[in-house]
Amino acid sequence: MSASPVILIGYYSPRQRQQLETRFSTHSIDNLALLHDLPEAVRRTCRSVAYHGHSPFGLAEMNQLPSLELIANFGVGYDDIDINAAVERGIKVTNTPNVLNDDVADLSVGMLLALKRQLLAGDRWVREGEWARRGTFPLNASASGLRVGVLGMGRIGREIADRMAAFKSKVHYQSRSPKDTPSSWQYHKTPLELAAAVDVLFVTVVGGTKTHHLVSADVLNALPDNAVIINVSRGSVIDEKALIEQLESGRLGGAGLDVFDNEPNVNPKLLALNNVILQPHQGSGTVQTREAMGDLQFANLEAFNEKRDLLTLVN
Ligand code: 8YV
Repeated sequence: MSASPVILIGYYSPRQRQQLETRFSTHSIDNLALLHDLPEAVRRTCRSVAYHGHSPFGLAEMNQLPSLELIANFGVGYDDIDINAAVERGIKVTNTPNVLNDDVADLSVGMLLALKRQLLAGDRWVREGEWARRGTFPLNASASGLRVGVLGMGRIGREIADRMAAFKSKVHYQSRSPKDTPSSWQYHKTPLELAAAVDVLFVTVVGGTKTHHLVSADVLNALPDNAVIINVSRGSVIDEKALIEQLESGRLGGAGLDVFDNEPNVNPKLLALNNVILQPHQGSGTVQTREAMGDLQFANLEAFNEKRDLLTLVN
């Protein structure tokens, strides 16, 4: 067992917790604001933390851990961690990429299908007896053969595009540079150009200051009437106020949102809309994937402890 304590911040499944506790001397807190509750000797000597995200991890928090050398993040997105501050302090940061690609892509496509085929309303139609009372469910819209845009053709974007290609879509994408894709997929230089070319926009770019409001009011305006937007990235990437206005007016056809500004406190205006499907930031939320993410986080902590190369270093 490693001598230096490892602080576990946030939720870990019983299996993950057992794995960590067997290997390291651990101390658990629910969130970063509780760091000061830990014994001073733990804070002073802790060299690595297992972090679960969802609140800012900045220089102030890092400075409460003067010996800190590794933040092993549970999640591919690490926008909660101030990477500049980590670099300044010489702290390494790891994340959990790839293992969640399929689940996030599945949820993305699932939200599109739910919106186009009105799955939630259809379920209510059956349950509430409308089918027997009123008969045929109102016709909805096809999810096949659409012009589909992927904003951020990274690993998750690629999984979404591959799935949508099987739905006979014409795939368009935007990222910093063209990617190695099937030749029929069309690259666009800007989000604005991409938006103008598609019926559905999947947002899969990384979160953080560089992509804040990348999907601006102008980009939303560039989408054709009745277009649908699906966001599995971060709430901060879309100008949520502008999105709500366009959903309220019916200018946009709908939105599938797994991430929000100020989550888990979702803007009540979104809750009042019936052209949206809202999910509780659960893109990676399957037993299988969350365990795989925990294993990768654990593998990074072990590698650090054994002075081996970190598996998924981000800085
Ligand atoms: C969350 C995610 O981190 O991996 C990401 O970037 O957004 C999610 O998987 C998850 O809630 C774990 O904290």
